[in-house]
Amino acid sequence: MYPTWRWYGPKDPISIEEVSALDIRGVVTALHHVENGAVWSQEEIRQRKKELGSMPWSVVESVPVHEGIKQNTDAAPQLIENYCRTLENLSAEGITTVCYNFMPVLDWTRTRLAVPVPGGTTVALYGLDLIAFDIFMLARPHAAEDYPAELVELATDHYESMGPEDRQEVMDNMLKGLPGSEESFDLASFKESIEPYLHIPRATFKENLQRFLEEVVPVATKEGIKLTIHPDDPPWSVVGLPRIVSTAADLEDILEMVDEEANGLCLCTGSLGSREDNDLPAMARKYLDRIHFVHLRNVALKPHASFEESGHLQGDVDMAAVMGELLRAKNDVPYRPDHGFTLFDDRKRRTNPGYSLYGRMRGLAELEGLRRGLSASRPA
Ligand code: DNO
Repeated sequence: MYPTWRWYGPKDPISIEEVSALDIRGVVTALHHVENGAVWSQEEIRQRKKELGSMPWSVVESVPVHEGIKQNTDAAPQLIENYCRTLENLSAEGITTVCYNFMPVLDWTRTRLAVPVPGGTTVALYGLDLIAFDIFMLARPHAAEDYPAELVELATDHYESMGPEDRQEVMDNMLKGLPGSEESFDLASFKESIEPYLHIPRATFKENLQRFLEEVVPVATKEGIKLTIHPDDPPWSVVGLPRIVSTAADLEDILEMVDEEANGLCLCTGSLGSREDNDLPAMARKYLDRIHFVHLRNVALKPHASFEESGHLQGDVDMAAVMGELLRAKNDVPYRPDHGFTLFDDRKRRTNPGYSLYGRMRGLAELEGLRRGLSASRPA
């Protein structure tokens, strides 16, 4: 396993000179400016490689999967074809690990972005905020039926206690899209975007993923590319949207859909770790041969399906146990410190939520210390 760092490209407030001063072996980046669904040309890929200077482009995070593929619309075959062309172009440029997700409409979701915690500001998700958003702000029909009565009651009290600024903050965080998300919405366009999914049963949504994998995995195999699906974040249904990459059973199903090495996983310890019933060391052990990319992050679980992001070596995920398992992998797998506190000058430079410089560097240093310590103490 070796360390990498996510860089959002020339618009990232952290410069590539700063990134190149870090103790990493490669960069994780994507062509965020290319329209979702379009083929990434070799010229554009080469241009990004140039921008990375002497550092290798270790992982693409992400080649986004268009909503047309997720919904299996008439446009899906062409969109899948474009996806395959992008994989071929990446492979021609020597880039062979590709991350993607299959979350409908929303990518990672947080209701609060700067809740003060000891050690720095951090991001958080509050179950009650989310339920209040769903029932009262989005006013999704029958939303209340999706939650236990006790939570609806608590979320109602919570919503009534929120001032206008507080409500706006939750609304903005839900709709505007966090870094890496491909889209940003207002309330009307959000309602429109989620609508088709409210009629797609979970089983059909899974079939849509399977259809996509059946087409792209053979191309990936031929091109020497390893695909890595990123888990749902948070790993449960949000505002009624189907989510199918949340549990060990989901991962098992996905790996079986096309049982090839190229059909792999991105083990994101923070995303999966937000569910108490996900045993991360056991998942790392079980799927070791199919984990081609790792996000290391930690969370502190709170009542009411809530969590806060915590320091990389704090929180509810046993990072040493997860890493101990991952270090048994026969392949050299890239990992990146996922998210980080906002420390020192991070506040001044307005870094992307979760993607600070100093906070993430702290995470990188801690994780590298752990990795090197564990590696050194492993029997030969
Ligand atoms: C959040 C990220 C996600 C991730 C995508 C992968 O911090 O981990 O946005 O990049 O879900 O497709």
